Amino acid sequence: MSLRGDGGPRYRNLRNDDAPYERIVVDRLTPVIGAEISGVDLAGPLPEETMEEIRRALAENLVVFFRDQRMSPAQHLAFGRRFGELHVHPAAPHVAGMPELMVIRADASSTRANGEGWHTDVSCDEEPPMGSILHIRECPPHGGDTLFASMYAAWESLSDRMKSYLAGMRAVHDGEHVYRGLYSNLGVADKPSYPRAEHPVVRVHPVTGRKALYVNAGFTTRLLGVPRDESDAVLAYLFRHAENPLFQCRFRWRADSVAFWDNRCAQHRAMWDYWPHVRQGHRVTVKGERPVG
Ligand SMILES: O=C(O)CCC(=O)C(=O)O
Ligand SMILES: [Fe+2]
Repeated sequence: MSLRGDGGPRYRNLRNDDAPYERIVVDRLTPVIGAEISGVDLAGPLPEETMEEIRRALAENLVVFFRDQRMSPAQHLAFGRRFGELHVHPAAPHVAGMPELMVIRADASSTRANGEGWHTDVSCDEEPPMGSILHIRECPPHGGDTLFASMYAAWESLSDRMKSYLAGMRAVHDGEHVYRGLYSNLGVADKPSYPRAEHPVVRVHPVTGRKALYVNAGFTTRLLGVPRDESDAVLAYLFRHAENPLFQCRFRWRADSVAFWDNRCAQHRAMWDYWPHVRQGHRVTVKGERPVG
């Protein structure tokens, strides 16, 4: 994209969802994506009215953040279950005896950190998770932010010609090259195979009805129905387009912050800029549905 342009804004955010909240306070990070929710204790028994407002805030903002949440693993799992059945990760380590509680940790001896490239979680599943709830318990002194990007904005700001080219197209999302050997240094044995699925390139969000670009650099390997060289070139363009900072927010963690993102319409990317410091927490992941174009 050129720095100089006179065609008006590259992305026009046309949403209109400023109705008040009664139970929670919602403070947006940007007009496009991200909001901090306050006035709620996720460890406590939350009334259905509050849950409805959290669901609405997630639908409107794609990712929501909470501060100062002293949740136990059991309370974290219970909060996740209010949104649906929980997902068990096909490869990543979990807390002993709690397969639905994924461990997120990087320290001085780590050879990698989770989520260091743009992706949506486990999009190689036939039914990829709808959302992920990350509770960071220990933070480095600085750094370790997570970036989130709206795939509604990414879709909406494509040209009409590109939208009609992609309409109805499907793509392969593969877990094999992502997960094989990934956790071997943590003593996790490889599975005989990892998930692989075909999904529409643009999907309709089941709650909001909005269209979202649904390819990501982590898992999407191939556009179907076009030659390999064309697929590589178009995917490279879409991955670069999806990284436009216009579609993003960036969250600065503190100990006991929680982020809850919707994998159906947002991508994310974690920064490992804090080595050799420790950053660690737990993730609970909520099952989703088969993507529909
Ligand atoms: O550590 C983070 O901030 C996010 C890592 C990640 O990609 C994930 O938990 O899905
Ligand atoms: Fe992730």
